[in-house]
Amino acid sequence: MKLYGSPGSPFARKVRIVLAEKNIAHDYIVARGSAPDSPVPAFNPLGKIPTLVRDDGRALYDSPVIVEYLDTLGSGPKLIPEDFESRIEVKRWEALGDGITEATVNINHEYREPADKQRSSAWFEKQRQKIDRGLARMEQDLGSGEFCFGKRFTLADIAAGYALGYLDFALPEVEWRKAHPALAQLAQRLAARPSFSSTLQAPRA
Ligand SMILES: N[C@@H](CCC(=O)N[C@@H](CS)C(=O)NCC(=O)O)C(=O)O
Repeated sequence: MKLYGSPGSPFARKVRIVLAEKNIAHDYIVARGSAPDSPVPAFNPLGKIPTLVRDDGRALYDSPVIVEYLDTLGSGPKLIPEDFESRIEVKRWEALGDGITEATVNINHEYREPADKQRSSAWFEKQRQKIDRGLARMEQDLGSGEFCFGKRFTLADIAAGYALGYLDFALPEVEWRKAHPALAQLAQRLAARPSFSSTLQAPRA
């Protein structure tokens, strides 16, 4: 199978962490969805990364769908529990991580616009609120636990970890650790996992 992604894409990193956790052999092809000569729209009409192309040529997107597919393959332990209530709770963590990341991406993109073309401070504030409320929710739900959900590593931990990693990468001025000590410890534990350390976000080329 082939994964189309880029070192700057947090959603691609999330999928790469899953591929590493599940020990799944694949080709990683660096591409941007929206570049004029991008190969991605031939597989994903939305022109977004990550896009996964299966061995039979069928393509999968977006990251939650790819992750769910990958969890049925490979040798690593299941990342999404099978029991319905547990599964939905882990998927909620995933939605929270994705939402925090989306707001972070939005702010980061907007910062790259010329100052006179940037959106209003009310727009920035709205994105920041999504991040702040999302982090508060994660901190509360993690509590004193070692893992985000249950007693073992799951997609919930990947969701929290990649969102926090991207926040550090894209908006280092957001000092979230002091107000969220449980998340700070979680991020430290996750950073030590090979799946996280081998996929660290790289600056955009
Ligand atoms: N919800 C999607 C988000 C994917 C996404 O927004 N990818 C960005 C890169 S981080 C992209 O390809 N943007 C190009 C575009 O929107 O044209 C997922 O989880 O896969």
